[in-house]
Amino acid sequence: MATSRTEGSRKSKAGDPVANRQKQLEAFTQAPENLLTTNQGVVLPDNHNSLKAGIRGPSLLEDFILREKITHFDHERIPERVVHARGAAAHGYFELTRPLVEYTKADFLQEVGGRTPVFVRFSTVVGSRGSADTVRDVRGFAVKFYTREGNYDLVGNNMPVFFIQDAMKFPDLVHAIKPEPHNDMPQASSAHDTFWDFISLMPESSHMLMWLMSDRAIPRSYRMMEGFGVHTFRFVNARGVSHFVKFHWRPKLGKHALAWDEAQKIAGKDPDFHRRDLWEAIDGGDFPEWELGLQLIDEERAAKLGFDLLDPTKLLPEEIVPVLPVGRLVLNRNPDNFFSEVEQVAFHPGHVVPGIDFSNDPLLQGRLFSYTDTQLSRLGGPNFHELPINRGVCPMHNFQRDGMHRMTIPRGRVSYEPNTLANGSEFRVDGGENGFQSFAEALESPKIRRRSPSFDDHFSQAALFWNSQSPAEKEHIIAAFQFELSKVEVPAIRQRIVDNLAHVDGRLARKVAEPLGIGPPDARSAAGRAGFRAASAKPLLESAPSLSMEAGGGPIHTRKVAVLMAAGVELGAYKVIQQALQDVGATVKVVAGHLGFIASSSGQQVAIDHTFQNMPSVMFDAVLVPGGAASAQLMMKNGDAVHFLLEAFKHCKPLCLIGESAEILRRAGLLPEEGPTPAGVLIGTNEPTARLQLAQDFIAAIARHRHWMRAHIEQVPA
Ligand code: HDE
Repeated sequence: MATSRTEGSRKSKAGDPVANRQKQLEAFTQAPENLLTTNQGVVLPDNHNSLKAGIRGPSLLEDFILREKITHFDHERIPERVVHARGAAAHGYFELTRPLVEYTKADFLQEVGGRTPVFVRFSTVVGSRGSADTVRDVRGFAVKFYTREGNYDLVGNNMPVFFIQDAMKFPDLVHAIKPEPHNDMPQASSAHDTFWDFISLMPESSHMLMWLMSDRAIPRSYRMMEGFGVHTFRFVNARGVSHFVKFHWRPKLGKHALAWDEAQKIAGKDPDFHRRDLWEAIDGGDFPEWELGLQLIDEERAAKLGFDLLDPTKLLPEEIVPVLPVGRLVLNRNPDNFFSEVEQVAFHPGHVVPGIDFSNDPLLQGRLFSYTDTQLSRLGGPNFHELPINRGVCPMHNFQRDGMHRMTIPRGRVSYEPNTLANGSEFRVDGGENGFQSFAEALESPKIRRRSPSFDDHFSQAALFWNSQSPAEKEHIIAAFQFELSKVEVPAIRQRIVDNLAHVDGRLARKVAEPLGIGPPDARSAAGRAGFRAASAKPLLESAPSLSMEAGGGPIHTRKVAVLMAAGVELGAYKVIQQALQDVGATVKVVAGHLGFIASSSGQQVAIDHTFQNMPSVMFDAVLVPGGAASAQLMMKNGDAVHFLLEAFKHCKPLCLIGESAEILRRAGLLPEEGPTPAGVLIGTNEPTARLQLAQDFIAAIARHRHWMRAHIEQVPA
């Protein structure tokens, strides 16, 4: 009786357990996010405690819930990409703006206005997954087009050429540039002996080295860098006529770089700088955009160019073959899950669609094998095409079967062709015209393991790049070589590099050699070395303006402006400039010694966004310092405020100083008593009639991005 009384009372308190359970199951089905289950769908009773023999006893092996959770966790990491391990990506679309019917039959390149979904991954090459974004490196620019004819991947970089001419040298290049094998250092950097040792013996790298030592290797943002297909590809039209094609992505925001000192500091202050920049822009509705441009050239004309288009250490100057704008790429959606999408996306230059084909570039040919091979080990088997991010948007049907992690369930008994059992009549694939047809290039040559003599010129395009740079860009290249080589411990390696550089430009080689404690560059010694095919063809052009970034400019949309202030600040001119900046889409943030509010000279309360310590100057593109004697005095006594301004000065950022705040720079000896102010430094007053003009001048200075030729920057300690 006692038992039934207890049961009875329990039932009346908690209701009918069977009905309760039904209710619970229904609730779970309708809103599974309110509960947690095992991977088999069994609802967890508790996600904090393991099963124990007694409340203070040992854990039980029987606890399948604990074991499943920990086992899954143990296997959370997959091998990182052997190169391009660190990346960020976004979804978007490609829209055609010019039909390409006469050049290619690719369906997504036929109809103007047609939109193709894309997933784009940007990356650094050398660093591990957790390395910093702003290191000196090449950036990957990989685009997956989900077309109606299958996925097309354009797996490019932000530089139009590459280090090596033949895939055979890729493992050597990557081994040389990655951290050294004995001590696994340095991380994400080419500034060490093994890289320069290898490079000094590979003069074919000369052209790419110039790009790597230039500001292209330290972009301000993924949104502000160009992309290139690098190799020469083929377009083939419906009549089977082929053209060579080179791909260019051109950022709408212009192409811009960081200063090297700034890039290194950002690596510590915000290692996610580029990743965050991309994420925040898309999140805030500022969708990054690129124009797709093509260089199209028929094979006959290509043969007369004076260099070999199949050589990936050469670019096709757009001054010779102009770039035809044909479409736009817009990124408008961040991934939902980094691992599922950005980590698991599998690009492959061999993913082409009918109408797009390969050239015989020996580097490209090697890539065609490599990418599937690497995905097999990285993604754990041959079924990675079934992962949501890699699935096409068109139907897929073949008889490949089984394998690790098969996700779909093929039906029926037939997994071979030809057959009659699938549909009761004969099924046979007969190679019809609709399938992918490789361009029927005529080939009849002996097998040979040699480099074409047409690849022998290693210096003329390196010289073309050098000659096309502005004076400031040249200084940056010299400084980058000096920095990298100063980290090289073996003097003979430094010497070999400058000897090689003498074949690019005598002044460049001499300047680089100056602080390195080695002898002057000796071109003859380089030319005397084994493997050095010194032939340098006559340059095609004296210089190619399209290769310089400085001429760039561009809208200041999404550029970040810091406003430094302290109590007693005068708000008049600041308000006008702030409004003007916001009207053109720039972000304006107030930075001060503390969070909260600051009282202006007229007693107004100004909300502070950041402190000098938590948001350093390297996070901004420009600095505005409003006037007000009290504010300027306070800032002059605050080392963090002074450092903020001086650092921005050193990094050649546009500065606008109003009224008394100019004194901060003057005291540092950076503003001459008379004569012109340093480039990109605007000194304004609080005079109401001058405010609008000052705002316009500041916007124009920001549009130029950096004022690299600024005087006195060497006076500011780094
Ligand atoms: Fe790659 N490259 N690569 N590469 N590459 C990879 O594939 C390889 C080359 C590029 O965001 C790997 O999935 C070889 C040139 C990008 O996921 C690997 C050779 C260019 C990405 C591989 C090259 C690229 C990769 C590593 C010389 C510019 C990142 C993980 C024959 C046109 C894609 C992976 C992403 C990734 C091999 C040279 C671009 C190992 C063998 C030239 C943007 O398969």
